[in-house]
Amino acid sequence: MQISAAVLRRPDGAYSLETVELVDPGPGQVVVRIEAVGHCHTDLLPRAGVLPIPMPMIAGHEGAGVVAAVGPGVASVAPGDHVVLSFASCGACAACVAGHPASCDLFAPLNLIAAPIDGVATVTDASGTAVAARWFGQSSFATHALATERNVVKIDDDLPLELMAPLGCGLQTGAGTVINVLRPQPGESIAVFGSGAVGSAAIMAAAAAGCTTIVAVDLHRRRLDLALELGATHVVDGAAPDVAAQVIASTGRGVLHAVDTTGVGSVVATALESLSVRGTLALVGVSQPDLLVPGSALAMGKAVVGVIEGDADPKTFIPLLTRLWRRGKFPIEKLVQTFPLAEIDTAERAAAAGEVVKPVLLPG
Ligand code: CXF
Repeated sequence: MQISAAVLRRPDGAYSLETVELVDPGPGQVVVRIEAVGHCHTDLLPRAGVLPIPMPMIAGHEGAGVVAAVGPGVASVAPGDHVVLSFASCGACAACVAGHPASCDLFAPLNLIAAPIDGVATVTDASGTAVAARWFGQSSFATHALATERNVVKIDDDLPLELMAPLGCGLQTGAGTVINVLRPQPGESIAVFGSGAVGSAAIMAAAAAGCTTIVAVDLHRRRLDLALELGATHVVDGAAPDVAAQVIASTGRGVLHAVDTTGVGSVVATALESLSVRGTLALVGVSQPDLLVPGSALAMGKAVVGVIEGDADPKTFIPLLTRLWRRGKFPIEKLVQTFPLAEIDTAERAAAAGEVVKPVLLPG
């Protein structure tokens, strides 16, 4: 079928909105008419030239929409179902079988390369050239995306798709890091370094979990104000000379939990310094700096853990987040600003500059 997609032809180029050809769904595959798709910082990776992503390609990995067609053998969703698209996983490796698909053996080839793993093109452009369109098993900066039964998650029809789209990656990452990995108990403390979309989701999840000290650290005053609205009890200007001291002062003894969403070495060091005894720091940034950690920094039971996609199983975790949203405990609407898909370059610039926390593109 013919679809319209925002195609990236050069890492440093603008997106071009093109009519391209999408194959019919094969066994286990699902075509989704995309109603909304979040822009996540990871969508900037194809521009960075650090991964072997072929050009042209279609990015986008926070799609949400309506199932248009299913391939042979697909039983859990049907045309007309409303779905959120998440990351892809194989379903067969030990991590997938154990319910940790974000640690799938095939995570990188299925999500981060964009080229089809079997080499067979799923999208071709007007000249018949293959367009890499398996980014996170979806490539959803388009009117339609080819996903798999495993990476679509059915949601209730009455949920607003433009708010649910970012659940597929960024919001799941932040909330999952808190709920699935750090697991704070009511009354405990947490600091979140970087309060963009992932950090905001971590703050909302910490508030929902009953943390009574929630410290947000960021360079943007507007984001710190938003963090206060989302449940932060303290905010710290990330440019201050004494960030760790301020975080430690929030409880008098440091925080039991910390999340770094920045991937910046100096920030990670500050986060580590901010921990109380027996504290844990979770690293979720897209890029992770090399860490030179003096052993003494981890004495007294401190730990550092790397987390991908909030260690979530999207099939159960995304519905959980929709229930929190319905109860007013996960107010996604405070983060989202919508743009027509044709304005993707503007949305990308606004996100990179920290002006918009979560741009959501509307292909329709
Ligand atoms: C990414 C973060 C970097 C590692 C792979 C998964 N998540 C979402 O964009």
